[in-house]
Amino acid sequence: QQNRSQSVAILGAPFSKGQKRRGVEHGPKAIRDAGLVERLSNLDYAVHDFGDLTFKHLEKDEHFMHVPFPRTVGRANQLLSGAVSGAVGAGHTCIMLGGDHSLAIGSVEGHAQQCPDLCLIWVDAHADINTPLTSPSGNLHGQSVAFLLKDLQNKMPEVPGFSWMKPFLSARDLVYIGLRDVDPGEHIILKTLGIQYFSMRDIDRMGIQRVMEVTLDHLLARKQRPIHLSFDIDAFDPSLAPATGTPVNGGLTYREGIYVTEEIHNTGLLSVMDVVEVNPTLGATPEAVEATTSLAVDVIASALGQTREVSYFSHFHIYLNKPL
Ligand code: 4U7
Ligand code: MN
Ligand code: MN
Ligand code: MN
Repeated sequence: QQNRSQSVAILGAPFSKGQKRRGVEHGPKAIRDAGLVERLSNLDYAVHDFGDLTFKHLEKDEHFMHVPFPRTVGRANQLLSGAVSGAVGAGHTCIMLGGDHSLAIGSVEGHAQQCPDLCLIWVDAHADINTPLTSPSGNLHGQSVAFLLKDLQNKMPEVPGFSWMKPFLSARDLVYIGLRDVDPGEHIILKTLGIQYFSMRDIDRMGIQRVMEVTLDHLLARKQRPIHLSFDIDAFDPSLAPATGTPVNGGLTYREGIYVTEEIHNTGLLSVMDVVEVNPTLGATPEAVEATTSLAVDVIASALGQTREVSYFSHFHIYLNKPL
């Protein structure tokens, strides 16, 4: 739990063109304002806040089929990929603050440049595995996984803006947790590729403890490898995380969500974590926004070793020689 020699890089990605609602680009600032750096410093990490990336909106960026802003999204992800690759290459555990979930394309790609054998845990109400042909909305934040998977290569058209990358991930290296709003085309893809997923119904049936056991066994039993955790805040129930663009009822409880990140921390293999889809302009009240951003800080702290058993205090050793 405690190690000054462990360093965390925070990378802000204020980007929203992977979907149609503005405001999610304010996620990084809102999560920082909820006290992220202080919480991680208290866990005794050396925290390197790399600040926010600067994304350009491309002037000429026509729709591709019904997909909006393909070149803008492609370019943003290319930039993010380089930044994540650099942070991981420098030895940091990397926390990427979104922004919308299309950013996972660049985040996972950049991570894979350093760690080609990574595995991916996608915590989300949605599967984000539409192709431009199956997508009901056209929005790229609902298609991120389709860009990553080798197994979908022959189902993916060439989307302008994405020629800098090739799909690299195998379907067996991915597990979903929290699904409850899967489009028909996505369901066919999940079933055809045999992707391991745990819907909210599966969590009701099995319990979150068994779900995490099977998840980690599926990904790590053959060999230990770096974990990429892509955490969409809409995986949580909207009563806990109301400030998000595509809320779906019946989500993870606070305890289930924290259990997921605790178990991932306990593997010792977390390498990059995305926290996306926090939209501070969408809460009905300031309290609703604050609940969402402080929840985001809680899941990050928990993924990095904050426990529910004892709160960590970095100077406790000073008291250890003294009588109680
Ligand atoms: B998110 C959707 F149709 N599936 O493709 C789509 F329901 O990153 C939603 O998980 C995608 O928040 C949600 O547009 C993307 C829709
Ligand atoms: Mn630890
Ligand atoms: Mn998502
Ligand atoms: Mn989602």
